[in-house]
Amino acid sequence: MLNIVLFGPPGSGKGTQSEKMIDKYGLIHLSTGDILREAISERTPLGIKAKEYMEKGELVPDEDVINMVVKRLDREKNPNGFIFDGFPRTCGQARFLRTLLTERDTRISVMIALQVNRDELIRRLLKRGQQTGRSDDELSVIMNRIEVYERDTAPVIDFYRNMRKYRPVDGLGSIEEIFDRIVGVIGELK
Ligand code: B4P
Repeated sequence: MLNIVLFGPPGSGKGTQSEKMIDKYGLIHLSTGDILREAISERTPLGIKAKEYMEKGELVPDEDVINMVVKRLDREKNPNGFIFDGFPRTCGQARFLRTLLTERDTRISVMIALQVNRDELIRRLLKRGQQTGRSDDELSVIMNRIEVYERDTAPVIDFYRNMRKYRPVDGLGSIEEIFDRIVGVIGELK
């Protein structure tokens, strides 16, 4: 099984590249951001709770995210593998994912970490905010999301670096150029 953690700060292109990767590799896309937004639009108890965190640019508590991921994984019977997009976002989530996959006799193949500078992140997210009206793409919330990323999420890199699974990928350039870099990294996996 090919299990990929697609990692990066908000606006680095995780959602964008995931779409292309599912087509090429036949993997299941597990985006915690998408699942949470769906819960918000359906006004489920999880959605009502998550909305408060997401509107401020804070992370939804680990316990809620973890329960949601277990349910999603268990829905798939014979998957080729998963793209974990926006998950794990804390070291607690990373440890949990390792246990969960070990119990299912599999593991993470690689962490692909998109590298994008702060100015470009802000530019992309502001643009998306204007185009879609997404409430967390507003400047003060974007700034908090980047701060939360640096404080709580960036340390997850070391978790995968220690297991020799960390692969940084330049996230600047056209969507196709970045995708080609990702395909190159996946092609080198043994
Ligand atoms: P996410 O939905 O994961 O949002 P994100 O980090 O902002 O990334 P996203 O996928 O949307 O953006 P992308 O980089 O693709 O999370 C939203 C919120 O949900 C979090 O803030 C948190 O509150 C909560 N949450 C989610 N997962 C959680 C977890 N595990 N634990 C706790 N809380 C969690 O792209 C951004 C924009 O850039 C797009 O408009 C795209 O068109 C553009 N773009 C992409 N590639 C480009 C390129 N090469 N050039 C120019 N523009 C590009």
